[in-house]
Amino acid sequence: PVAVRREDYAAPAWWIDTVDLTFDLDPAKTRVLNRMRMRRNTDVPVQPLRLDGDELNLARVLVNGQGASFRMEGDQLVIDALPDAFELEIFTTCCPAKNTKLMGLFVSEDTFFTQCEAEGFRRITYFLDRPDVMASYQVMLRANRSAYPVLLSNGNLVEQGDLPEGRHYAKWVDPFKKPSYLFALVAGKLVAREQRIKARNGKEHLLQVYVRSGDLDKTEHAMNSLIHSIAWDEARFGLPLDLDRFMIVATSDFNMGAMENKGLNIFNTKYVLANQATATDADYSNIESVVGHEYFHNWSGDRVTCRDWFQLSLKEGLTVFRDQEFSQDLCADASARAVKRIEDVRVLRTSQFPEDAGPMAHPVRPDSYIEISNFYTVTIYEKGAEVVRMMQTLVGRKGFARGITLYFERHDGHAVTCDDFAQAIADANPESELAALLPQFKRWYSQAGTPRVATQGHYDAVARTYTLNFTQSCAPTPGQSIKEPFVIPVTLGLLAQDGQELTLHLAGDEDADAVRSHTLVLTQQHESVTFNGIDSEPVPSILRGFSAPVRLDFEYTDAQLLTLLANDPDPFNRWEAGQRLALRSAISLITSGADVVGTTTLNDAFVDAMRGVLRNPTLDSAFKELVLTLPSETYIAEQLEVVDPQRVHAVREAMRAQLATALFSDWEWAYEQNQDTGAYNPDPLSAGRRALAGLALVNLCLAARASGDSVWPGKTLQRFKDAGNMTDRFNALNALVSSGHALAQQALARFHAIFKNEALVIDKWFSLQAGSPDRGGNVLALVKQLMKHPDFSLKNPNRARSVIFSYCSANPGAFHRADAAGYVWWSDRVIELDAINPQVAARLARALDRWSKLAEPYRSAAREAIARIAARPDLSKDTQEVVTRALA
Ligand code: DPP
Ligand code: ZN
Repeated sequence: PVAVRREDYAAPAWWIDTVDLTFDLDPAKTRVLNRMRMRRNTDVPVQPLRLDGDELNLARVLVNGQGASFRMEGDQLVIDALPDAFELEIFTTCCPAKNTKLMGLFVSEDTFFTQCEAEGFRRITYFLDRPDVMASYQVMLRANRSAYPVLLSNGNLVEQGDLPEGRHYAKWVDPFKKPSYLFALVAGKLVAREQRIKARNGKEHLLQVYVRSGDLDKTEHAMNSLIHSIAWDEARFGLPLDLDRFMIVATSDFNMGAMENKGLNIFNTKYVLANQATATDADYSNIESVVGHEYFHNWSGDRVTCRDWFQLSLKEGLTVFRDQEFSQDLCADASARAVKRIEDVRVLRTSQFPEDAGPMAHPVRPDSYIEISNFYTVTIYEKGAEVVRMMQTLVGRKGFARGITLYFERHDGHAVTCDDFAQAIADANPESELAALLPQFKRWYSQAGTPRVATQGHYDAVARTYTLNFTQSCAPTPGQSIKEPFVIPVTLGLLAQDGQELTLHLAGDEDADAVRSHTLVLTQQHESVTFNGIDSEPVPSILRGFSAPVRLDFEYTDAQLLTLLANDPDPFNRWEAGQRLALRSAISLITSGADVVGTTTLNDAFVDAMRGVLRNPTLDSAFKELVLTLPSETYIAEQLEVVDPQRVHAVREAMRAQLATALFSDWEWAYEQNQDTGAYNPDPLSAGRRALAGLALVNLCLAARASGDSVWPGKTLQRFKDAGNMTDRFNALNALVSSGHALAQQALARFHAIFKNEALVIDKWFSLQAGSPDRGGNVLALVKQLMKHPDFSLKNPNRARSVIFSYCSANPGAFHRADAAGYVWWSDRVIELDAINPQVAARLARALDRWSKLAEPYRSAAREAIARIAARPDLSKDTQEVVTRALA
């Protein structure tokens, strides 16, 4: 397979003005008639027409109604000697029932769905399948009426009626031009929750959420999330809903979370369906953000789209930023906002930082790819969102909104680049630091890797000054050995040793207003800042709110971290102080080599501080839950040069066990204090109470395991049985399973019996077991057994992920076995999945991205397992790209 390179971009040689599609839908053989009006792009040299196709059966090609001569070059259909404008008619067939890749037109539970991003449309018809070719679509759908009563496509329904032989039709016209990746159709037996809303300008819109008939009682939250999203985008950015009708449709077979097709969003059921009996608070919150995310794409993605797939973060980074802001703005108070921010940063640091340090590292705007599906990554999405957030920091919230307005005014209806976006934000704020630093700022788009900011503090008692010296660096990444300095906004404050926040007086800027938080914009490799009028050595609170996606090094003393943990008015850094303390203990234990099982792993000061947070009457439960959760094994591993996953696991487990035992009565207290009163409500405050109660139960069951006490496991089982919502029920089940208590088996069996008809709940059931602690080394055997369960299916991505990914990617203590059996099993699953669904396989293939950091014997065994996959002759280019890069 050949790499596609960004610098090779060339405008299309042809434009498609209109597309008129007619579908005769049949699972075994769907007929697609595609009539296009095409015209030569006179700005580029004359070239033949090359249309993309994939797994299509071609029956007929007509140019202006006449049989045309064409040839095939690989998967492309090529036509020479065409007039400057013409009508092209192409007739093809495809087989949706056999489409296990779930790209293009496929069947899920007897319903037709499409997925066209990034390059799925070419599996439906021959086309210029690239995002800079934008056309007007009209679509005629024809199918058997009783099997497929609902027929949907983008835009407005303009006509429908009956046809002979029990068939019917529906004709849809999309009023907006769009690239092919935003095309969608749905046909099947579905029902809809409907709501009519009136926009600010008085215009009416019809909102619909389509699901299978048994799921209608799980659509209220998605509908409310959509209504909130529409109102938010109008209020915050002045972006209204531009369609008469906006539809969301759920399918249980989907590679991704959801897809923003114009007017017809298609969702994984996981991000639509929720009621209190089946969905957890986390599910509710994810649904809100994903519904928001896809809706926000209606502008950032659909109205203004990407010129080419290297610009993917143009829409994804911006839209993740928008959905993160949306979720924060829905929070009732600053504490809930901070909790959301911490959760987002945790995802970035546990998933994106490792990606940026591994073989798949790529810039937010990549330079090349072999398979674009492999670049729907945390770098494009989450780091891309951080880049947009830094722009907002540099121009201010109002300035950023002005920039967004200018961006949409300038580029509406066009396919543009990341440069165009950054330019619009800067141009709307000509006096800003962003405008002054734009070329350097854009290194965030071109340079991969996580910058490191090493910081030292120096207190001068005579001058009463405090100076911070910063040194930034960035390690080499594949293909980029040298990095130029980044623009890094560092928000900081100073605390006195008693925890009081100090007013800042910047040396050299005596006129500036006295503030308590200051954003310093680093641009050089070495830089420093001095504060005047400081009476004693302060404790610096650096990178508040995680103001840039960097690693911050500062040699804090334990006492300083304890001061921050107890007092920092910035909740992010308050949480971060606790994480740093825990990380420090973990790393010193890991490297000490001392026996950790049953020993004291945490010092009294840390335990007391954790107790202080847990018992603090002024802190919210959600925040406490985050502070009391130790850094993940993945995050700890990232801080080490060489990783022995079993050692990391053992140390973290020992720390957990000690926190459980040492704080036993505090956990009991916290559990009782955080009981639900009244009706279930998934709002952040109540969800935080349930989260802390859940963490308390895990700790109480863990402590009981150590002491042999059976009271708490018994209470937990009772809670599992009596719970009024899925969050409490699942937390109780998790407490029993993760503490390895014998009662877990009984609870698991009961859980399956209650929810056997709820696919998303059964996913949780599989996932919890595949992710369970490996106390006797038997999780691999359990996972093998789960794959033989009648409810298991490799073809359903959610189910495959619930077992295989939960084991390989989320259970390091069980997966990294000294006998290599976990790796061998993983390589078999990658190979098996690759023949069914390359996108899912390639994602699984990344489970060993960080193999080169592993200690022996893991390192060699992991490499061998990757090589075993790479040696297969008929791999998809998706999986091949991942394993080739891993071995490079
Ligand atoms: N574009 C989709 C999303 O991220 C994923 N393909 O919303
Ligand atoms: Zn997106």
